[in-house]
Amino acid sequence: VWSKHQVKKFEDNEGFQQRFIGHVETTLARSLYNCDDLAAYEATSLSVRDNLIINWNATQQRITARDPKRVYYLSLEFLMGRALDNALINMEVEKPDGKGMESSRALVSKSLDDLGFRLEDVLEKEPDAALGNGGLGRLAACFVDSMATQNIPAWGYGLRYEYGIFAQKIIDGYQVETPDYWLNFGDPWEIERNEIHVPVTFYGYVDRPSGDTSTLAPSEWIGGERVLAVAYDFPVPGYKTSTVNNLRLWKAKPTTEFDFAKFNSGDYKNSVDQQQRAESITAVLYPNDNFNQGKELRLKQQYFWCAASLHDIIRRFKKSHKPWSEFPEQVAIQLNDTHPTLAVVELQRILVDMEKLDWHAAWDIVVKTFSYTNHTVMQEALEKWPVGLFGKLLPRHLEIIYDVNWFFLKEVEKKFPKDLGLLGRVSIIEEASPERQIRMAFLAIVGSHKVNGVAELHSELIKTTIFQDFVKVYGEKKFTNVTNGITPRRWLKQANPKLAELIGQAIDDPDENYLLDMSRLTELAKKADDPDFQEKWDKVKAANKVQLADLIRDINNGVDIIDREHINNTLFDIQVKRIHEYKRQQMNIFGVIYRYLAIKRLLKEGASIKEVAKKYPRKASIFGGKSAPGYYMAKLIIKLINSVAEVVNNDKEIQDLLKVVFIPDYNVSKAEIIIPASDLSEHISTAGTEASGTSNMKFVMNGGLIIGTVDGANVEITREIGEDNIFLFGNLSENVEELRYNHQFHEAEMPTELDVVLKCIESGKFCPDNASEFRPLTDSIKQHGDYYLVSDDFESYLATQELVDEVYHGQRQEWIKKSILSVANVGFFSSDRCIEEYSETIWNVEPVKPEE
Ligand code: 26Y
Repeated sequence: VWSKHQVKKFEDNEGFQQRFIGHVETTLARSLYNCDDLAAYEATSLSVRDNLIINWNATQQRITARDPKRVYYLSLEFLMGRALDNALINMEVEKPDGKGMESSRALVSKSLDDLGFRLEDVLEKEPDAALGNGGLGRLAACFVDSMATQNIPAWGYGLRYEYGIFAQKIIDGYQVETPDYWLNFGDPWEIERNEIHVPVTFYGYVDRPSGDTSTLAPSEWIGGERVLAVAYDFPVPGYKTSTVNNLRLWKAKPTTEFDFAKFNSGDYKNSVDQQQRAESITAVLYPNDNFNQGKELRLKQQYFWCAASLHDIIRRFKKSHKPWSEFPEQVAIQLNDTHPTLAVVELQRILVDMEKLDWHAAWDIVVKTFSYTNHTVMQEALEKWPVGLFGKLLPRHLEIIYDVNWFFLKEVEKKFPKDLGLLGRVSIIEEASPERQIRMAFLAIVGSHKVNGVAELHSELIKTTIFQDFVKVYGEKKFTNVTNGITPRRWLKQANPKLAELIGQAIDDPDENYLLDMSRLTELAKKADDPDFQEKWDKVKAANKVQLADLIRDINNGVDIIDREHINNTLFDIQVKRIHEYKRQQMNIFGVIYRYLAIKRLLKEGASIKEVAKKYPRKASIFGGKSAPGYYMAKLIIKLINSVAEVVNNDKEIQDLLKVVFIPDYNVSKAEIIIPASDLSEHISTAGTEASGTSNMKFVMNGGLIIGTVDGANVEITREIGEDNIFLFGNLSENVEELRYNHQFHEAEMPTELDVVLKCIESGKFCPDNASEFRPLTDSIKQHGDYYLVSDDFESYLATQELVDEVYHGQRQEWIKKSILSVANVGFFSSDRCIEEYSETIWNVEPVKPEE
């Protein structure tokens, strides 16, 4: 009887339109006649969501029935971007001829057309879900996509920030931050689950009811402040599968409990205020990328999220009535950096204090459950918490950390009896002044069975630098590598549909199944020398460059910066990523200044513009990226880029040979336009500082070539695509320490090229009103030890850029061949491969496939 009443998915034009109109008229309470693009976006999303929810339910039921081991990916950041286009691509409907399935995108596009809407315009109405800073957050988003695609029973857990990463405006060349209130119109993709709410406690004190004084005995934490975590679920559809996984984000709400003590004392206002403060926990994403600030509210966010997520995970585990010893066979929890490390402590607390397990039995379960991914070796990004602040907020957790440390150090002492230095170095508690600090990375290592870096070089580096002593203690096997990857669905199919289609034709896979097995791209290599194919390939790139030129024109109030006539003859040289000194956007803009001055000098010496163009052919230098609001140097770099753009773009004498563009508010949806349009992209971090990088993979997947240092995943990209197809330069990571040392103790030795550039900046050429504006940037190189080694790499950077020009302008066919061969060999960097590696070597989980 019930099956008759089952909700049905829409399967054809008519079915979609019925749903769409239904949502317009009832859910949105509008009529089709006053339905604008925004309402059309909402109604389309709700219609598509209906289908996803049906598959979501089926997926969850299947998993509950089979009860396999599940993966939980804990990340404070999920940089999802837009959901609608991705859902349309991933979700399948039956083909009109009834022979098999196809993506629902064409169907929905056609249906919307009939109703008088253009899908492109409707898609544009969706705000980005920008709940992340950069690489780490986007990696989490790619991973949930791949886990769903591979039918891995996996949930993501994070926070539902009211404000995502700020929107960046550029005013007079300076970054200005404005709040990203992304939920303004409500979010059709979220499912509010008011019935799933978890109380979370802070502050208070610890009691031991048994009278036992040992902190190892079950204890009771009598909390002070209490808030509720309410679940919001976001469906995560896989590609060419009916699996729909879940991303659960928590929102903080006041408890309905009322503080009667305060109320009765007449302090009604205060008691309401305190409740309102609850919501501030999930109000805003911290906008720091790779920089630790140690704010109390951030620690509160972390505990709030870990406590709610673990509670949820344990509730689900308990449904299967298995003994606690089997918890690690049922649950794998991945820590995305140290941000969720409190979950380790919380699980130990639950097992010991609430479930009354023996300390050591509990700890054994904890370690088998968790694994930790490190994303950086830079000291300033490593999380540490002062014990004072920590103990006030989480008194019982502090006790547990001390005990974990005590047993750990005892183990170390047994292995290395006389090494007092070692004990101090590996202690989870750092004896620092003015105060002791908890080293979260060390806690994460001790509390996990596996620790991984995110690219081979990085994984080697963590073993020889920050975690060296832990390799001594635990041996090599605990430390492993899983090189990052990206989802080819979003970063090839969605961002670059023309290239995806051309590839499908070329390798005889019109249904684009290669997006599930990117090793099949190697078949493209056969076509690398085929002039017809090269021409088609080049045409796709040219069309994508036109789209980017359109975006740049719109940013510039409708005025073109890049000469339309010469787009396919202008090298698009792009660096888009968070602004950070270690990523060296300053070196890039110095290179631009050098080029500008060189062009000017040749002209002055009487060369014709044609002659100049031989040496310095057309180039557009394109930048984008946000700076942390409090990062002074990064903000100054943004200002310098904009100031240089102002001078260069308005210099009539150089006749469009060089253009400089800063694209404001770089985000996921802008990346989807920018990345497919690149000829060359820059990944030029000081060797040893960029753990992996993931945009490098995205650019290569879209047929762009790379100029880069021997750093992060650039190393493996080189190995996969071949060293002829990448422009590497600069010093190697093994020499960085010595080079830095030299800078500290010797007079700065400036290469003449750099000297010319720095002097020009210091002359006030780019800031006539305030000639010393950029002094901190030039001083950091000349006076303060050039920590990021710009002076050491500048000459080889310039030389390599000259080589780039020669190949792009002088041997275009060679260039295109390199581009094709790169894409042919980029398959390794699919995040599907990452998820396979995590599943096999760290999580020990298997797919749960939907029945065919
Ligand atoms: C301490 C806290 C404020 C903090 C917040 C955000 C620390 C770090 C971060 C973000 C780090 C991050 O995005 N790291 C990047 O991770 C990518 C994915 O693994 C790498 O590709 C990239 O090299 C690394 O910088």
